[in-house]
Amino acid sequence: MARIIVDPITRIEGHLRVDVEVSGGAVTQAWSSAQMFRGIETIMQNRDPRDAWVFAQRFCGVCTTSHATASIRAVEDALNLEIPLNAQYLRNIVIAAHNIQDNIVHFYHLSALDWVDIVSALDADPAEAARIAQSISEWPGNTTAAFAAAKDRLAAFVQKGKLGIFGTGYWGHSAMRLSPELNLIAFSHYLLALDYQRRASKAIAIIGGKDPHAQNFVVGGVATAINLNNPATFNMERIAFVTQLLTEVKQFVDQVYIPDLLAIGGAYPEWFNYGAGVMNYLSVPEFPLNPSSTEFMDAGGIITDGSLRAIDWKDAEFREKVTENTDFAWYSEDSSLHPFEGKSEPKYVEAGIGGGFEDTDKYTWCKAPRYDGKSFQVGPLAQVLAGYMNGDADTTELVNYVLGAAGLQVRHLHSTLGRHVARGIRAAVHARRALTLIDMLKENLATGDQTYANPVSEIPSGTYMGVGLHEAPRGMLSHWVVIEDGKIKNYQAVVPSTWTAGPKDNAGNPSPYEASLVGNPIADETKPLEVIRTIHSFDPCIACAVHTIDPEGKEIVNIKFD
Ligand code: NFE
Ligand code: MG
Repeated sequence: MARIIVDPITRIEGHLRVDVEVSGGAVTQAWSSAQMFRGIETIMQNRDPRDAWVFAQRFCGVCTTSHATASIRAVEDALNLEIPLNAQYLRNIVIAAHNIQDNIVHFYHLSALDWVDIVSALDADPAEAARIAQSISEWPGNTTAAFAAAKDRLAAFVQKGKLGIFGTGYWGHSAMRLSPELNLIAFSHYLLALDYQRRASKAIAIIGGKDPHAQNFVVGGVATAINLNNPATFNMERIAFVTQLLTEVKQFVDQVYIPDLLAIGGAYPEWFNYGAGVMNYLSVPEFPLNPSSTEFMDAGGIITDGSLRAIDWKDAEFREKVTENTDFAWYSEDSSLHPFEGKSEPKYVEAGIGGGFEDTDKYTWCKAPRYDGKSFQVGPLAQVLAGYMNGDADTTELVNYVLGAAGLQVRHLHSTLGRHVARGIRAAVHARRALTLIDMLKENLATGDQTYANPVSEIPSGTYMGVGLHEAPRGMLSHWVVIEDGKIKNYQAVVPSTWTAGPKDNAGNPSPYEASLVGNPIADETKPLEVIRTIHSFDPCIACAVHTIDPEGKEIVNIKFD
């Protein structure tokens, strides 16, 4: 039996270490460890809840708008506020654009290189690459000239003798299987994707003032001044610009991202059978369409044992049954606390015998969130499954299209590649949502309504508790706030990557990363590419998961055997 330690897992946000035990060429046990602590939740205490979003947005440099959104929603929930329609629409457009931007970056820049062998693209014939690409997509940029230019660029890069950010890839690994031409197509689109994720980001910046860390959040609405006759505010010209950008991004998702997903996934069919792990799924309603946030574009829901329970933002059972367990996390108490009572007092202990984690001690800064005592997957797959089970039109059409083209069934979505497919589908759904929301915004503005906030001038005395729910790119995010006499008494964020990257709980149930690794093949124990494939399929964000900073760790990869 070999123990493999991958520390850090690269091409993610934050610092993650994964230990696996390998026997007979497959993973038999896994430990997921978040390697940093920061404690922003602690510095929220005693602040004005209207300011909380500014701090919360700094949990992460990736899903920034997500934490701002969940934070203002938590305070709005506590104070029972109504949100003007224009504000709901503008927030929703930002949410959709952010999800698309994040999904594109995850697929091309953070995870594609687990499946794409960049170096092999140097052997590709650009004309053949163009023929293949044109056979699977209408995208006008798939020309011989474009692929020849990408190949020249790669060759020039390699000739310098420095592979830069591609330097430590597992090039030539026996588990890499794409033809040189498909590798060239993927590399060329890797570069193209940089431009298209920027366009989505630009749409956010137009509405939000900047991105990352947009500035237009305010409890009670948005701080995006609307006056259709004023060139200095949000007006028809800005709406046209956002529409143009998101139309371009939609075309990229439909004609580049989805076909690439199918072409790459098609070369690795067995990865639709590995990596299911935890098959309980949690997602929440998103894209509220009325001031009281009771009608939504995405319904979400709780899936256990294959059946779906619909929830709304006020669902009493959901609010009661979320806990975070710390028996295996570096916090002082071994407890399962509801987020309103949550604590984050650090207590670090070294890894166990031989420097590897054991099941007898704490091994991560990540808590183990549970719903009704059970482990759940959150993320694009949870939302796609809920949308499909709810009969949502866009989701159903895209799921049927992608599964049909790939020759797969819904059950194949419960897998490592299934999570990638679901993320691509979500990007395509979000692109459609964004354009519909822009039309809804224009229609509402045409009625003469230019209201964009019901700001809170004073917080009443007394105790108020609120939950802010949101579907972030990595899944269901919840912020839990307790307000007492106008100040924050307790603040807890229960974050998508915490649900997935967490440790075992007090009942011994593993969290999704750990469960999904068991049974994964390992072709070469010195290059555990398959571990990275499954972990990347979740799109880890460890800064979010622990709300934390970097200690000293300089090690790049640490592989140990006994
Ligand atoms: Ni830091 Fe995040 C998202 C949130 S956590 S990236 O999406 O919330 O995984
Ligand atoms: Mg937390």
